[in-house]
Amino acid sequence: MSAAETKVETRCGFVALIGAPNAGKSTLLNALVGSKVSIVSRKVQTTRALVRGIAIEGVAQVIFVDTPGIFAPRRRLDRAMVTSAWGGAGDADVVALLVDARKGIDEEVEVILAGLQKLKAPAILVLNKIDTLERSMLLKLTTEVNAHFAFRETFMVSALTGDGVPHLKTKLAAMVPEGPWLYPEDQVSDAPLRLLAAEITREKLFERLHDELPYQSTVETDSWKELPDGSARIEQTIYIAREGQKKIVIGEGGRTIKAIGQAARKEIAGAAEQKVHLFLFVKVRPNWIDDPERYREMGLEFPRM
Ligand SMILES: Nc1nc2c(ncn2[C@@H]2O[C@H](COP(=O)(O)OP(=O)(O)OP(=O)(O)O)[C@@H](O)[C@H]2O)c(=O)[nH]1
Ligand SMILES: [Mg+2]
Repeated sequence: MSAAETKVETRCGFVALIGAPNAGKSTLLNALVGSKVSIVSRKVQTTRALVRGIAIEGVAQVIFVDTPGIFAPRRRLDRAMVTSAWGGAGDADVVALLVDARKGIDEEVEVILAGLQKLKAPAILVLNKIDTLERSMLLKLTTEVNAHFAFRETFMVSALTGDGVPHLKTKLAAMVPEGPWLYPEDQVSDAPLRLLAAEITREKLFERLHDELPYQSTVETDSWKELPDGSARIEQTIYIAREGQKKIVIGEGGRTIKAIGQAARKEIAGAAEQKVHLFLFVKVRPNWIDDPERYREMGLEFPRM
Protein backbone atom coordinates (compact mmCIF):
# COMPACT_ATOMS: atom_id res chain seq x y z
CA MET A 1 0.00 0.00 0.00
CA SER A 2 1.44 3.38 -0.95
CA ALA A 3 1.53 6.24 1.51
CA ALA A 4 -1.38 7.88 -0.28
CA GLU A 5 -3.54 4.84 0.42
CA THR A 6 -2.72 4.66 4.13
CA LYS A 7 -5.99 4.67 5.99
CA VAL A 8 -6.33 6.54 9.26
CA GLU A 9 -7.86 4.17 11.78
CA THR A 10 -10.65 5.81 13.68
CA ARG A 11 -11.30 5.03 17.31
CA CYS A 12 -14.56 4.80 19.19
CA GLY A 13 -15.48 3.69 22.66
CA PHE A 14 -17.25 4.25 25.94
CA VAL A 15 -15.70 5.87 29.00
CA ALA A 16 -17.78 5.62 32.17
CA LEU A 17 -17.43 8.34 34.80
CA ILE A 18 -18.17 6.83 38.18
CA GLY A 19 -17.81 8.00 41.76
CA ALA A 20 -19.56 8.97 44.96
CA PRO A 21 -22.50 11.38 44.78
CA ASN A 22 -21.38 14.99 44.23
CA ALA A 23 -17.85 14.06 43.04
CA GLY A 24 -18.42 16.23 39.95
CA LYS A 25 -19.14 13.54 37.32
CA SER A 26 -21.84 15.50 35.51
CA THR A 27 -19.79 18.70 35.59
CA LEU A 28 -16.86 16.79 34.09
CA LEU A 29 -19.07 15.18 31.43
CA ASN A 30 -20.27 18.59 30.33
CA ALA A 31 -16.71 19.94 30.30
CA LEU A 32 -15.43 17.00 28.23
CA VAL A 33 -18.28 17.33 25.73
CA GLY A 34 -18.19 21.13 25.70
CA SER A 35 -21.93 21.41 26.07
CA LYS A 36 -24.43 20.91 28.86
CA VAL A 37 -25.89 17.44 28.45
CA SER A 38 -26.21 16.40 32.09
CA ILE A 39 -27.73 18.33 34.97
CA VAL A 40 -25.65 19.49 37.92
CA SER A 41 -26.46 20.61 41.43
CA ARG A 42 -24.83 21.20 44.78
CA LYS A 43 -26.95 18.41 46.23
CA VAL A 44 -26.04 14.73 46.23
CA GLN A 45 -27.84 12.20 44.01
CA THR A 46 -28.70 14.61 41.25
CA THR A 47 -28.08 12.23 38.34
CA ARG A 48 -30.54 9.32 38.35
CA ALA A 49 -29.75 7.36 35.20
CA LEU A 50 -26.98 6.98 32.61
CA VAL A 51 -26.40 10.11 30.54
CA ARG A 52 -24.24 9.83 27.43
CA GLY A 53 -22.24 12.75 26.08
CA ILE A 54 -20.35 12.42 22.81
CA ALA A 55 -17.02 14.10 22.04
CA ILE A 56 -14.58 14.05 19.15
CA GLU A 57 -10.85 14.11 19.87
CA GLY A 58 -8.62 13.70 16.84
CA VAL A 59 -9.46 10.36 15.20
CA ALA A 60 -11.49 9.24 18.21
CA GLN A 61 -15.14 9.54 19.04
CA VAL A 62 -15.51 9.10 22.77
CA ILE A 63 -18.88 8.41 24.33
CA PHE A 64 -18.63 9.56 27.94
CA VAL A 65 -21.17 7.95 30.21
CA ASP A 66 -22.21 9.95 33.25
CA THR A 67 -23.58 7.71 35.98
CA PRO A 68 -25.54 8.21 39.20
CA GLY A 69 -23.36 8.52 42.30
CA ILE A 70 -22.65 5.24 44.08
CA PHE A 71 -23.75 5.15 47.71
CA ALA A 72 -25.38 2.79 50.19
CA PRO A 73 -28.94 2.58 48.83
CA ARG A 74 -31.97 2.70 51.10
CA ARG A 75 -34.96 3.15 48.83
CA ARG A 76 -36.00 1.35 45.66
CA LEU A 77 -34.99 4.37 43.58
CA ASP A 78 -31.55 4.47 45.22
CA ARG A 79 -31.03 0.81 44.35
CA ALA A 80 -32.02 1.37 40.74
CA MET A 81 -29.60 4.30 40.51
CA VAL A 82 -26.64 2.43 41.99
CA THR A 83 -27.34 -0.65 39.83
CA SER A 84 -27.42 1.56 36.77
CA ALA A 85 -24.08 3.16 37.73
CA TRP A 86 -22.33 -0.20 38.07
CA GLY A 87 -24.01 -1.34 34.84
CA GLY A 88 -22.57 1.67 33.03
CA ALA A 89 -19.13 0.86 34.42
CA GLY A 90 -19.45 -2.81 33.42
CA ASP A 91 -20.26 -1.95 29.81
CA ALA A 92 -17.49 0.61 29.35
CA ASP A 93 -14.13 0.30 27.56
CA VAL A 94 -12.50 2.50 30.18
CA VAL A 95 -13.68 3.40 33.68
CA ALA A 96 -12.76 6.73 35.23
CA LEU A 97 -13.20 6.93 38.99
CA LEU A 98 -13.75 10.50 40.13
CA VAL A 99 -12.75 11.40 43.64
CA ASP A 100 -13.48 14.77 45.22
CA ALA A 101 -9.90 15.69 46.16
CA ARG A 102 -11.07 17.86 49.03
CA LYS A 103 -12.95 14.95 50.59
CA GLY A 104 -10.39 12.25 49.82
CA ILE A 105 -11.11 8.64 50.69
CA ASP A 106 -14.19 8.16 52.81
CA GLU A 107 -16.41 5.13 53.34
CA GLU A 108 -18.30 5.70 50.10
CA VAL A 109 -15.11 5.85 48.04
CA GLU A 110 -13.75 2.73 49.80
CA VAL A 111 -16.80 0.72 48.72
CA ILE A 112 -16.37 1.88 45.13
CA LEU A 113 -12.65 1.04 45.16
CA ALA A 114 -13.55 -2.49 46.30
CA GLY A 115 -16.17 -2.79 43.54
CA LEU A 116 -13.64 -1.80 40.89
CA GLN A 117 -11.82 -5.12 41.37
CA LYS A 118 -14.70 -6.91 39.66
CA LEU A 119 -14.55 -4.84 36.49
CA LYS A 120 -12.59 -5.98 33.46
CA ALA A 121 -12.05 -2.60 31.79
CA PRO A 122 -8.91 -0.58 32.61
CA ALA A 123 -9.52 2.05 35.31
CA ILE A 124 -8.02 5.47 35.72
CA LEU A 125 -8.24 7.80 38.69
CA VAL A 126 -9.43 11.38 38.33
CA LEU A 127 -8.88 13.63 41.31
CA ASN A 128 -11.44 16.39 40.81
CA LYS A 129 -11.98 19.82 42.41
CA ILE A 130 -8.24 20.54 42.53
CA ASP A 131 -9.15 24.24 42.57
CA THR A 132 -10.21 23.79 46.19
CA LEU A 133 -6.92 22.69 47.73
CA GLU A 134 -3.15 23.03 47.77
CA ARG A 135 -1.28 21.16 45.03
CA SER A 136 0.99 19.61 47.66
CA MET A 137 -1.97 17.66 49.08
CA LEU A 138 -2.61 15.96 45.75
CA LEU A 139 0.52 13.82 45.67
CA LYS A 140 -0.28 12.34 49.05
CA LEU A 141 -3.84 11.61 47.97
CA THR A 142 -2.67 10.03 44.70
CA THR A 143 -0.46 7.60 46.63
CA GLU A 144 -3.18 6.89 49.12
CA VAL A 145 -5.88 6.06 46.56
CA ASN A 146 -3.51 4.02 44.40
CA ALA A 147 -2.66 1.90 47.43
CA HIS A 148 -6.28 0.67 47.36
CA PHE A 149 -6.37 -0.01 43.63
CA ALA A 150 -3.64 0.05 41.00
CA PHE A 151 -4.96 2.62 38.54
CA ARG A 152 -3.49 2.78 35.03
CA GLU A 153 -2.94 6.47 35.49
CA THR A 154 -3.94 9.36 37.76
CA PHE A 155 -5.22 12.70 36.50
CA MET A 156 -5.83 15.89 38.40
CA VAL A 157 -8.55 18.17 37.14
CA SER A 158 -11.00 20.87 37.99
CA ALA A 159 -14.18 20.09 36.08
CA LEU A 160 -15.41 23.51 37.17
CA THR A 161 -12.54 25.64 35.83
CA GLY A 162 -11.55 23.21 33.06
CA ASP A 163 -8.04 22.85 34.43
CA GLY A 164 -6.56 19.53 33.21
CA VAL A 165 -9.67 18.58 31.24
CA PRO A 166 -8.17 18.81 27.69
CA HIS A 167 -5.24 16.62 28.75
CA LEU A 168 -7.58 14.06 30.29
CA LYS A 169 -9.69 14.03 27.13
CA THR A 170 -6.67 13.43 24.89
CA LYS A 171 -5.46 10.57 27.07
CA LEU A 172 -8.87 8.92 27.22
CA ALA A 173 -9.32 9.23 23.46
CA ALA A 174 -6.12 7.20 23.01
CA MET A 175 -7.47 4.49 25.33
CA VAL A 176 -10.67 3.67 23.44
CA PRO A 177 -10.46 0.84 20.89
CA GLU A 178 -10.10 1.24 17.14
CA GLY A 179 -13.40 1.19 15.32
CA PRO A 180 -15.93 3.21 13.35
CA TRP A 181 -17.68 6.16 14.92
CA LEU A 182 -21.15 5.35 16.23
CA TYR A 183 -22.69 8.82 16.04
CA PRO A 184 -22.71 11.67 13.53
CA GLU A 185 -19.82 14.08 14.06
CA ASP A 186 -21.92 16.97 15.39
CA GLN A 187 -24.01 14.96 17.86
CA VAL A 188 -23.29 15.64 21.55
CA SER A 189 -26.09 13.68 23.19
CA ASP A 190 -28.25 10.66 22.42
CA ALA A 191 -31.08 11.72 24.72
CA PRO A 192 -34.35 12.89 23.19
CA LEU A 193 -35.13 16.57 23.78
CA ARG A 194 -38.21 15.78 25.87
CA LEU A 195 -36.06 13.84 28.34
CA LEU A 196 -33.44 16.60 28.45
CA ALA A 197 -36.26 19.10 29.04
CA ALA A 198 -37.56 17.07 31.99
CA GLU A 199 -34.05 16.89 33.41
CA ILE A 200 -33.61 20.66 33.08
CA THR A 201 -36.78 21.26 35.09
CA ARG A 202 -35.61 18.72 37.66
CA GLU A 203 -32.34 20.62 37.97
CA LYS A 204 -34.29 23.80 38.78
CA LEU A 205 -36.23 21.82 41.41
CA PHE A 206 -32.96 20.66 42.95
CA GLU A 207 -31.74 24.26 43.02
CA ARG A 208 -34.83 25.70 44.67
CA LEU A 209 -36.25 22.96 46.88
CA HIS A 210 -34.53 21.60 49.94
CA ASP A 211 -34.42 18.76 52.45
CA GLU A 212 -36.22 15.64 51.26
CA LEU A 213 -38.31 17.31 48.57
CA PRO A 214 -35.89 16.99 45.63
CA TYR A 215 -35.53 13.29 46.41
CA GLN A 216 -39.26 12.77 46.64
CA SER A 217 -39.99 14.37 43.29
CA THR A 218 -39.56 13.55 39.64
CA VAL A 219 -40.36 15.36 36.41
CA GLU A 220 -41.77 14.07 33.13
CA THR A 221 -42.50 15.72 29.81
CA ASP A 222 -46.10 14.82 28.95
CA SER A 223 -46.41 16.57 25.63
CA TRP A 224 -44.34 18.57 23.16
CA LYS A 225 -46.28 20.25 20.39
CA GLU A 226 -44.71 22.17 17.54
CA LEU A 227 -46.74 25.30 16.87
CA PRO A 228 -47.18 26.94 13.44
CA ASP A 229 -45.07 29.95 14.50
CA GLY A 230 -42.02 27.72 15.10
CA SER A 231 -42.34 27.67 18.87
CA ALA A 232 -43.04 24.63 21.05
CA ARG A 233 -45.74 24.09 23.63
CA ILE A 234 -44.41 21.79 26.34
CA GLU A 235 -46.34 20.29 29.22
CA GLN A 236 -44.55 18.71 32.13
CA THR A 237 -45.67 17.07 35.35
CA ILE A 238 -43.79 17.35 38.62
CA TYR A 239 -44.62 14.30 40.71
CA ILE A 240 -44.38 14.67 44.46
CA ALA A 241 -45.07 12.21 47.25
CA ARG A 242 -47.27 14.10 49.70
CA GLU A 243 -50.09 16.62 49.61
CA GLY A 244 -48.19 18.81 52.09
CA GLN A 245 -45.32 19.21 49.61
CA LYS A 246 -47.59 20.84 47.06
CA LYS A 247 -47.66 24.22 48.74
CA ILE A 248 -43.87 24.23 49.01
CA VAL A 249 -43.40 23.48 45.31
CA ILE A 250 -45.96 26.10 44.37
CA GLY A 251 -44.76 28.65 46.90
CA GLU A 252 -46.44 31.77 48.20
CA GLY A 253 -48.67 33.14 45.47
CA GLY A 254 -47.12 30.65 43.04
CA ARG A 255 -43.70 32.25 43.39
CA THR A 256 -41.62 29.07 43.56
CA ILE A 257 -43.19 27.21 40.66
CA LYS A 258 -43.04 30.39 38.61
CA ALA A 259 -39.32 30.78 39.22
CA ILE A 260 -38.71 27.10 38.44
CA GLY A 261 -40.74 27.39 35.25
CA GLN A 262 -39.02 30.55 34.09
CA ALA A 263 -35.52 29.19 34.63
CA ALA A 264 -36.41 25.88 32.98
CA ARG A 265 -38.14 27.50 30.02
CA LYS A 266 -35.13 29.67 29.28
CA GLU A 267 -32.76 26.74 29.32
CA ILE A 268 -35.04 24.38 27.37
CA ALA A 269 -35.46 27.07 24.72
CA GLY A 270 -31.68 27.30 24.42
CA ALA A 271 -31.31 23.53 24.11
CA ALA A 272 -34.14 23.19 21.60
CA GLU A 273 -33.11 26.35 19.75
CA GLN A 274 -36.68 27.56 19.58
CA LYS A 275 -39.14 29.62 21.54
CA VAL A 276 -40.78 27.56 24.26
CA HIS A 277 -44.05 27.82 26.17
CA LEU A 278 -43.70 25.69 29.27
CA PHE A 279 -46.64 24.52 31.38
CA LEU A 280 -45.89 22.83 34.69
CA PHE A 281 -48.39 20.68 36.59
CA VAL A 282 -47.86 19.36 40.10
CA LYS A 283 -49.32 15.94 40.91
CA VAL A 284 -49.35 14.17 44.25
CA ARG A 285 -48.50 10.50 43.73
CA PRO A 286 -47.66 8.92 47.10
CA ASN A 287 -46.33 5.79 45.40
CA TRP A 288 -44.50 7.19 42.41
CA ILE A 289 -41.26 5.83 43.83
CA ASP A 290 -42.69 2.29 43.57
CA ASP A 291 -44.26 2.75 40.14
CA PRO A 292 -42.45 0.90 37.30
CA GLU A 293 -43.73 3.44 34.76
CA ARG A 294 -41.79 6.27 36.44
CA TYR A 295 -38.57 4.21 36.23
CA ARG A 296 -39.13 3.51 32.54
CA GLU A 297 -39.52 7.26 31.93
CA MET A 298 -36.24 7.91 33.75
CA GLY A 299 -34.39 5.21 31.81
CA LEU A 300 -33.94 2.97 34.84
CA GLU A 301 -34.54 -0.75 35.40
CA PHE A 302 -37.28 -1.28 37.97
CA PRO A 303 -35.83 -3.25 40.89
CA ARG A 304 -38.27 -5.97 41.99
CA MET A 305 -37.45 -5.40 45.63
N1 LIG B 1 -14.94 23.73 43.26
C1 LIG B 1 -15.31 22.81 42.40
N2 LIG B 1 -16.58 22.38 42.40
C2 LIG B 1 -16.93 21.43 41.52
C3 LIG B 1 -16.02 20.86 40.59
N3 LIG B 1 -16.67 19.93 39.88
C4 LIG B 1 -17.95 19.92 40.31
N4 LIG B 1 -18.12 20.82 41.30
C5 LIG B 1 -19.34 21.13 42.04
O1 LIG B 1 -19.73 19.98 42.76
C6 LIG B 1 -21.16 19.90 42.83
C7 LIG B 1 -21.63 18.55 42.31
O2 LIG B 1 -21.36 18.49 40.93
P1 LIG B 1 -22.07 17.40 40.00
O3 LIG B 1 -21.39 17.47 38.67
O4 LIG B 1 -23.54 17.55 40.03
O5 LIG B 1 -21.65 16.07 40.76
P2 LIG B 1 -22.06 14.57 40.42
O6 LIG B 1 -20.88 13.71 40.74
O7 LIG B 1 -22.58 14.46 39.04
O8 LIG B 1 -23.21 14.31 41.49
P3 LIG B 1 -24.41 13.20 41.47
O9 LIG B 1 -25.07 13.26 40.15
O10 LIG B 1 -25.29 13.65 42.58
O11 LIG B 1 -23.75 11.89 41.74
C8 LIG B 1 -21.69 21.08 42.02
O12 LIG B 1 -21.99 22.12 42.92
C9 LIG B 1 -20.51 21.44 41.13
O13 LIG B 1 -20.49 22.79 40.75
C10 LIG B 1 -14.66 21.34 40.63
O14 LIG B 1 -13.79 20.92 39.88
N5 LIG B 1 -14.39 22.31 41.55
MG1 LIG C 1 -24.40 13.88 38.36
